[in-house]
Amino acid sequence: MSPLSITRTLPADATAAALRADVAQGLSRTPKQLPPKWFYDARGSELFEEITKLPDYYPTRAEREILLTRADHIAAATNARTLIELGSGSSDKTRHLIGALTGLQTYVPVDVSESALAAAGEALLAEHPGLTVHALVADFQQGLALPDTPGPRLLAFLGGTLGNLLPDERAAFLHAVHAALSPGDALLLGTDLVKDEATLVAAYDDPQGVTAAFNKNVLQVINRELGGDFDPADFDHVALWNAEHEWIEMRLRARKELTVKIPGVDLAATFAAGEDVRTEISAKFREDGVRTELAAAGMELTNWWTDSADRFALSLSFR
Ligand code: AVJ
Repeated sequence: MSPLSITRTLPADATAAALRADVAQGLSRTPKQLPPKWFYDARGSELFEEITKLPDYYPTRAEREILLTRADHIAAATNARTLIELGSGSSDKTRHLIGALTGLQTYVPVDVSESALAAAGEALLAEHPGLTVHALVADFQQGLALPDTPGPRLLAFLGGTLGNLLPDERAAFLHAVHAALSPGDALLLGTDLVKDEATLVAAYDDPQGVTAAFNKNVLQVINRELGGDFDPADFDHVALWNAEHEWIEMRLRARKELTVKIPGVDLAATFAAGEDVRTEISAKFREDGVRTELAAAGMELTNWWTDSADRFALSLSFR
């Protein structure tokens, strides 16, 4: 087998069907909502990469700092022969980990974006010619069908993407992680931390407008895939802190009353002036909460590391 393989765990039409279901349901209900995974077509993945370089978007830099300082500890504690990374994107931060994991044989990046997987897989193989890269185009919320690779395994879920899931979805996801792992396997989890509102909101509402473009990209995805006639200029980007749930919400707010036709789902979605579509939640965490959620899924948290400014945490837990 070639050292780089890309497997779709879902047929392409399953992805299309999932998009149709999410759009049909999400734009018919009140309040309207769309799941954040549809941001990430090729353009959306590019825009997210740009976000990670913005001065106000600290999570990526904070997490990289932790990974750089703790990679050797993580390697020694896990002895991983397989590294699985969910939502791998450009696999940029993972480089440090891969470099530190001396016994690593197989890297399994999992992402909904095939374009990101192909580019990242090739770049990594150029640096680590001995590595087997088994990329999976998959939606980790649809269950974790992982390839049978050598243990111990380390499952990395970085970037704070856990925060995109609602609390009950998080619980289901962590149970699926537990079920997919074997005793002695580990989970490396990145979680953004609760902090002052101004810092949080600025991270999701940059003056450069990159996050606004990223948010509106979901409308272009619907236009392209489902023949919609959204005009992104009809919507404002909104980022707000929900203090009750301790999460950031991104929304798209209709600037006027309008009707959008989406032939692919046979829908005419009407918006009142000022009506919102919630496009993302990004929950922020505390150590106790993470420990408790992991324990409820049968995972024991053994390490909790934060960056020097205490903005972001990386935790290691074992099955
Ligand atoms: C990639 C999901 C971690 O929630 O911070 C960035 C996505 N959304 N800016 C996050 C995102 C708006 C990001 N995650």
